[in-house]
Amino acid sequence: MQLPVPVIRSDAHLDHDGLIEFLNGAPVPCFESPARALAIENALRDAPGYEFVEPDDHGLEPVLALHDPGLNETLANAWQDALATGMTDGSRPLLPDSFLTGAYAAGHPTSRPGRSHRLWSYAFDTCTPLVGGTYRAARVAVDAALTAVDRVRAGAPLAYALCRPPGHHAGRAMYGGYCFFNNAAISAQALIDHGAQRVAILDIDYHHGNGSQQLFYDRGDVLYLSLHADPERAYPYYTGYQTERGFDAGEGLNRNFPLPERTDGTRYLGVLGDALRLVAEFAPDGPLVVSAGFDTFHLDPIADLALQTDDYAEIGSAISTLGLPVVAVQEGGYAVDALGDNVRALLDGIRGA
Ligand code: SP5
Ligand code: ZN
Repeated sequence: MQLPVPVIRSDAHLDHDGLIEFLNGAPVPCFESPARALAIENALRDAPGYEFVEPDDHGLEPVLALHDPGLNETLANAWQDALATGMTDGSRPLLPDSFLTGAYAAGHPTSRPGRSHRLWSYAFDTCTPLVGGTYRAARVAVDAALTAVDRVRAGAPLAYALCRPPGHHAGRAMYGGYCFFNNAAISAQALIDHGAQRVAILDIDYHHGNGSQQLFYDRGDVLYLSLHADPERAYPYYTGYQTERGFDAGEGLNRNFPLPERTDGTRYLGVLGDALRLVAEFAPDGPLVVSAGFDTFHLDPIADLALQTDDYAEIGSAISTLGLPVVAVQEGGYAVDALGDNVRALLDGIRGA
């Protein structure tokens, strides 16, 4: 008899509703919506073998273990500051109109601006709106991931954190790609801080997890592997190439697997097999962290791979062959009607149901 798989969830995400993002110059409704999490909950509530658990508060320390304190403070205060300066009347989200890029900063001094625009200096895109409930949702998402870590450390073979907002695009001092804090990276760091010497993150979101790559690029204790759409054609464009293999102590411990358009389950599972062999070679002494995105689905509105619901079950069972406990952290996936079934298929695959 298997114990139920903990699903760490909270209503806090409902207040993170960005309303609009920019897509090819046009304002469109946010793909990363509260409806996503509700769809996942509905599917798991109807399925046998899952129990819903509220996240425990883990405080700020695990966030600051990886993120710049300025990013945290700015995200924490941005909404109140924007209301105070009249930048928003509260009816519209905060979206940047100007970025502090590396090219801007090159060759002369630059500064982070005052409170009404400070947020922009940490942003890297225009698809990540911030509203009144965003900061709290982002903190609770971190707590959800850390609660999943706790459950797995206490002996659960699998725990799933239903994180909203997602995390893998968030870097040390940077937010974007619908992400504010890097839930999966913070989980891996927490496992290290609890005594693991080698932790692997397997990222199966459609997009390259540029934030996760950045956070561990020179680290010898965390292996980051990502299967994603080739950045030659897909967001986040600037990272995710095969040639990015880590640096210094992290040399060889960052591995990217860019995929062509319309990659189907058979082809995907072949590449996944290569990635899993690298995990086995690394021989983690802690749980596997899975950045679980479902925007690889054939009907995803912002993506172009071709996975079917059954493929997620196969991916899950391939992951289970490692024999490692798994902390699964929700990332992307925007085909809302299929999202719940896809999450369930992956989790059932991992636990062998
Ligand atoms: C967590 C996550 O999945 N974040 C993804 C953020 C992607 N945002 C930018 C998408 C640009 C999409 N281009 C779409 C082409 C649609 N045909
Ligand atoms: Zn994604």
